[in-house]
Amino acid sequence: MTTRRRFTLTQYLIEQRRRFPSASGDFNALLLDVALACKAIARSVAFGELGGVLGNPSNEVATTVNVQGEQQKKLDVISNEYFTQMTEWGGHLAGMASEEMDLPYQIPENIQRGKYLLVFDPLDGSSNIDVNVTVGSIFSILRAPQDVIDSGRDVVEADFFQPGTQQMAAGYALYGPTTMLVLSVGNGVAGFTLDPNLGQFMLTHPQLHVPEDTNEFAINASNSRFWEAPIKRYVDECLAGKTGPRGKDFNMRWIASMVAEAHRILMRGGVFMYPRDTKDASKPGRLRLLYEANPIGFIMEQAGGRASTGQKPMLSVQPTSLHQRIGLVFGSKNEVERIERYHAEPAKDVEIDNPLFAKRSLFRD
Ligand code: AFP
Repeated sequence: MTTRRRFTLTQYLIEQRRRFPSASGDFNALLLDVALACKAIARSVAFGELGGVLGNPSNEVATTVNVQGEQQKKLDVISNEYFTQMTEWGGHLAGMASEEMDLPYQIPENIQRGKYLLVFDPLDGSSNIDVNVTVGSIFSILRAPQDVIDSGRDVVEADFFQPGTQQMAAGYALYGPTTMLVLSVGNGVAGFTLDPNLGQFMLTHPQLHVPEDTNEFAINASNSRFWEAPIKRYVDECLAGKTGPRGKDFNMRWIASMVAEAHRILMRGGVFMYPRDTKDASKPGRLRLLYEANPIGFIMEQAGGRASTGQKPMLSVQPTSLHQRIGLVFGSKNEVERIERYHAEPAKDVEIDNPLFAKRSLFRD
């Protein structure tokens, strides 16, 4: 058997840094700390029932419902702690924000503060943990506002309100049959597979690219009665298959773990939709802008795909709150652009022009 020479994550980051000769190395050090947190989470996930980490936190844990009003799992809480503990000490961070924390996390006073902000969803898809389905961690790195860097003051929510185009790096770890780290530092997207013997992320997917076209879509169809007309039209046309306006058959997938869907799409194309809908007027969408839509959007765009609200590019959205929810569509470029076109067309025309939707929609109100 011949041994194939592979780069480690550290070597990859050193190579990337050569593009910026004056870089201090803080950025790479921070990414390695994030990777360490992901390895620790991967280990906890892998032990499953044996590790005593499945299910909901016991009563002695104070918080069991997060700021989103969602039940926290034990692993949500543990994963959040891995992220904060393994990244705060390095001196690279000015502050953090997480799905599991109501307010921004302050770097303790006895630890040096740095120039970056880390935003993360420590365990996406966590309702799948107890049934042993793939979950993951999503992260985004932003530069802290200059006055935060200069003064070392505590961070406030508004410091994180930066559009996705400002992300310096984004990625996710996937805890599936293998543990993977997928990362973009703004120069394409690379995938690393955890070698459990070495405890190292090895570069296995150097240049990931999302195919422009697809015949696979992912959406939670139980929400169809709440969808807006452009989404109904798009899904109806897919479902109509060969004999419909698209002239080809489509396949559908729904894992209910967005990070796992994103990975499938990155590997073989597809389109993911959790669109804005009318289910709950207080929530314009299910997923969160800062630590779900933006980092996944960054990865998609860096891999030649597209991410959108349906109306406009996701990465152009100006955030207005830390846990802001938003409609999210991402994946193969030509399909996402088609969905954006459907949103741009007047709704009236859509209903008149589309007999499938008007008369025999498979997802009618
Ligand atoms: P959890 O982390 O609470 O399991 O939520 C997962 C998620 O944010 C995202 O990963 C899924 O795509 C989406 O929610 C699933 O939502 P539905 O349960 O409404 O399908």
